This record gives sequence, structure tokens and C-alpha cells, in this order.
Amino acid sequence: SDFDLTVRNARIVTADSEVTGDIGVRGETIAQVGQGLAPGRIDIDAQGGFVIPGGIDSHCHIEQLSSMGVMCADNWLTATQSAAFGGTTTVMPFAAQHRGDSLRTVTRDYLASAARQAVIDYSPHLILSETDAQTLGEDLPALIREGITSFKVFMTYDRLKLDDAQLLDVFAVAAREGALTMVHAENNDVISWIARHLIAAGHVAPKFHAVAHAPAAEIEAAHRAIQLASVCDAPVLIVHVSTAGAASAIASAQMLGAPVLGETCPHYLLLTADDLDLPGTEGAKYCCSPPPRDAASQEALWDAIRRGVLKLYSSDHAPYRYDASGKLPHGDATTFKQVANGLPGLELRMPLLYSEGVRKGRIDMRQFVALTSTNHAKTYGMYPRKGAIQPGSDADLVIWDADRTRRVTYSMLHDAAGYTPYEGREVTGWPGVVINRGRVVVENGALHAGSGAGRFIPRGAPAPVLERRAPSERAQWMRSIFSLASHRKNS
Ligand code: DUC
Ligand code: ZN
Ligand code: ZN
Ligand code: ZN
Repeated sequence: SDFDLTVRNARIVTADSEVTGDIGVRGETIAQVGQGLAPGRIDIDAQGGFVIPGGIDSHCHIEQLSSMGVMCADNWLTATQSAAFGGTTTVMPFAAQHRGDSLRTVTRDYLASAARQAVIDYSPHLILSETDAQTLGEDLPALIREGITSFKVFMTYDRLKLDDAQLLDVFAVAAREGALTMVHAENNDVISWIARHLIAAGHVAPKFHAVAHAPAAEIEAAHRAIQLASVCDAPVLIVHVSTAGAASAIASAQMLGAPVLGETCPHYLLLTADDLDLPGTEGAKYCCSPPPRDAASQEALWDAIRRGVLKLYSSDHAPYRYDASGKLPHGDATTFKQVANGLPGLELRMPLLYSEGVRKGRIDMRQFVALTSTNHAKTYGMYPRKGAIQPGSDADLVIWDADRTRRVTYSMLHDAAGYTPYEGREVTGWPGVVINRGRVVVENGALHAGSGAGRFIPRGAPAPVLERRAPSERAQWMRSIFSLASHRKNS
């Protein structure tokens, strides 16, 4: 046969179609989708089961320091192994610039580490914490041209946050260079003001993290980020949306035709602030920012997903070990302010959405594919290389075992966090066979890919850049005056 690999007898589901047939792969790409294809050298019988595009997790943290300088638990090897076991074939973590770092150097080192270790494909974003001339005038435009067309900025965390003028600087560059800005939208002053008063009153337990991170802090910052981006006509993505208020800020901007996107994560759909209220410091296992909210917020987010307001569903995998120095660097003396923020979730992202979304009738199978793969590829400029099952696309495929039920326990997972926030949950729907660029990476619960097998995927223009209207006269003025302005160093 002239196929290197075939997946036959498949119920092929993409974001916009469902057909029964076979997929023929030559080398790293899909050569043909049709009926009755000749078996390839490797021939996989899907037995009538779902075959979907490999998952893309467009927001996860790998080999990254927290804002307080704590290294997360997963390196490129453990993170990508864990992702592969969960049905994900492309990860999009962050090359993070901390204050004083060269963006160029940080990115070069990060990609080198990925090249040595990753078992699946990767296409990192950047994190910017400086807005000096080197970063915004030289390094960022060059990296965008090299295929890193998205980056994240923070409105909170003392060591990362940008002020409003710096956000405008960044949006102006993004608009000019055709990149997408991802914003961590929380009002820093609101959070520190509440936290200071809580701690002064002796309320230091992990559950007070969720009190300090008031919904209003997220909602105000989401509105502000959207308005600041609009000054420059820059597209903006509000990441990890946890509140109905932020989702509705995004929805109203979208109704007015603004290039505003939203993302949510498993923990906002499945956990609540009550999960932080465990004996002792156990609740630290659930501390992330923004924090999980309440049942009404979960319902609002499911609704925003169904309406297409939130098109991205990412893990925000940010694993810190609970036992060793990680989540609780200072042991018993810790207040919620010292707890490293973030939850593991790379491996369970797709099974949790299938189980809670598709199985429970909240979304259908095509929406599942859009939310776990296709929308990420489109949004970030790598469609149809990724996120599609059609001739010419990378052969990233998952045979989905829709009826398999397993009770989650940390020992079945492959990340290095040491715990899972979903311990004990029954989850139905798991990846069976996982294929990345024509290589079978997971089969029968075993990993077949070695360190360094993953590739860097350079990206083109993000969807909101491709779809944008001509810039307004005001936006053109903003761009022209900005390119004359001097960039400022962080104070
Ligand atoms: N923001 C993230 O995106 N991830 C983990 C912690 C945070 O604040
Ligand atoms: Zn650094
Ligand atoms: Zn964030
Ligand atoms: Zn994150």
C-alpha cells in the first residue's frame, strides 16, 4: 500500500462535519480521507468509534517560574507525556520574560529545552513583563515574524503587572505587527486591598484566596482590557474567564463587532470556591487565579461556551507540588498570599469536557472538537495544519474511547504535580490511540514517543487579525504616534 498509516472504519468528527470512513496518512500528513482505503503499513481499526483531531492545549505552563519565582513541577518531558496521554498533540505554553530578562534570550533557551525533551508538538506564546524599547521595538516584532504570533500580559501580580499606559504600548505593537494579546485580567489593587485586610484580621487560610480574588476584580479588569485594546484597534483575548460578568463583557464587545475573544478552563466549569475550604492547608491544592467560583458561575460559563462567546477551552496547567517546596514554600507560616497559584490539568482536559459536556448533553461532539482543538488552531494561526482532518493537514488524530469509564486517581496520570484536583471523580470518555504527525505516540496505555520527537510549529496570523476590518482613522493615528513615542522601562 502507499499509505504509511491508515485509520479505518472511523466516525470522523471535525468542528463542522461528521463522516464515516478511513484516513490515509503518508509521512507526517493526511493524504486522503475517504471510503475503503487500502490498508497502510500500520493499519488501525477504529471499530466505528470517534476519530477527532489531536487536542491543542493553548494555555499551559511548562518549565516556567511562577510570579514569585517558584519553578512549576513539570518540565517539557513530563508535561508533554502527560498531555499526550490525555489526547493532546500540540501544547502552547509560555516563554516567560521576567523583569530584566531579554525576551530574545528567554525564548531561545525555552525553545532549546523543548527541542530536547518534548514528545509532542509545541508552539509557545510569550509572556511580556517589560515594555522597554528592546522588548517592544526589537525583540517582539522579530519573534512575531518568526511565528510566535501571540503573547500574554498580566494586569496583576506585583512582579509581572503592566499599568494601563504599558498595556496601551503593548496593544499598539500588537495591532501594528498582527499579533494577538492574551490578558490575565484581574484588578491588582482590589485583590491586594482585600488581602491586606483579610490577613490583618487573621484570615490566612487558603479559602481566603478566593475571597481576596473578588469577581469584581476580574470583571473590572476584563472591561478595562477590552476598552484599552479598542483604543489601538488591537484584538484581545481574555484568558481563564471565571465569572459571568467577564463573559458578558466579552459578549457585549463581540456584539459590537470588536475583535475580543474569551477562554475558560476545566476548573471554572467543575470546581467551586468551596473546594478551597479543606482542613489545614489542603485547600492550597485548589488555589489558582482567578479562583473557582460557584455553581451559578459554572452555568453561566457553560452557556457562554454554547453561545460561542468563549471559544477556547484550555487547561491552564500550572502544576506545583503540594508535598515538597512548591505550593507552600514556607510551611505552616504560610498565608494564602504565599501559595503558588495554579492547578494541574493537561491530561484530564479532554476527558473532563467529554464527560461533563458531551455525555451530560451540554455540548455536542462537534463543539467538543472545536473547543479542544480547531478553535485553538484558528485563533492562533495554525489552521488547517493543525485542528483539521483533511488532506495536507498534519496527521494529528485521536481515536476516542467514548464509553470507557475510569475513576480518576493521581497514580494513573503522568504529570509531576503529585496530586490531582479531580481525585475520585468518575470520568467517561478517554483517548485510546493518539497520533502526532503520523507517529503513534500513545496506544494501549503506553507511550511510544521519545524525548525530542516533538516539533516547533511556527504560526501565521491569528484569526482576529485575518478577520479584521480596516483600522479606524483613530487607530491609525494611535499607531503612528506610538511608533514615534519612546518606550518606557518598568519602574
Ligand atoms: N495565571 C495563569 O494563567 N496561570 C496560573 C496562574 C495565573 O495567575
Ligand atoms: Zn526570568
Ligand atoms: Zn493568568
Ligand atoms: Zn496560565
